[in-house]
Amino acid sequence: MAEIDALPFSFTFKPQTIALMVIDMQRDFAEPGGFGASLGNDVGRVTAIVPTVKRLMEGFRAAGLPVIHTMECHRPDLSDLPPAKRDRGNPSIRIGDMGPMGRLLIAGEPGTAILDELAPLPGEIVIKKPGKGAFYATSLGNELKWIGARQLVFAGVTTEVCVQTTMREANDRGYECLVAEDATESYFPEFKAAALAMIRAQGAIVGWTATTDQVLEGIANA
Ligand code: C5J
Repeated sequence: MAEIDALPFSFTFKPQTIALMVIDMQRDFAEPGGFGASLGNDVGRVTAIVPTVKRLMEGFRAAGLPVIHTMECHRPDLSDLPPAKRDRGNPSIRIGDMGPMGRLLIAGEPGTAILDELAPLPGEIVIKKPGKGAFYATSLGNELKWIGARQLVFAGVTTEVCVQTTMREANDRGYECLVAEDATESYFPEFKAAALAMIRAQGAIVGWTATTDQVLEGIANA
């Protein structure tokens, strides 16, 4: 077994069964005029982690390890958007409404795309998800089985919403999960800190945390 120096203790993995999950690094969360901004958030916090997420992705790719991308988005007819989700949050415009980058969080719209710098390579798995968790109403569980993944490293946004929800779903399904602390971000620094603390509390009750450097070192030494 290889290992990553992590909290609350070393994260062990097999080089053949580890994969990177990059959660929702979309224009809608990172650019003015998108969904995140419609909720009144400072999207600059998300753009700040792009170079670190890119470094992590490139490390996995260089080691020949899988990189899986997720995108939060809905069907154009909104049939997969529960009214409870559309109405929540008191946004200036809602999911499905027309914004400066097209319809908010709708599959195929320019604003819903993954940021150019972090674009999936041909052949990489891209999961379109209508929920905050990436297992709900998607093929993610099957995709992970088909590639033989057992340990998942997480990057992306936001730490306490889609990253943490997906980690919890994965943890319940028996995956060992680690979040790269500096490759994830929240619009609220205090929520990020709390989410990371919760994840690694009680002997890694949801998973582990480590820096991008520690993850890349663990992979390089594997
Ligand atoms: C949110 C996400 N925060 N990707 N989505 O609505 O975390």
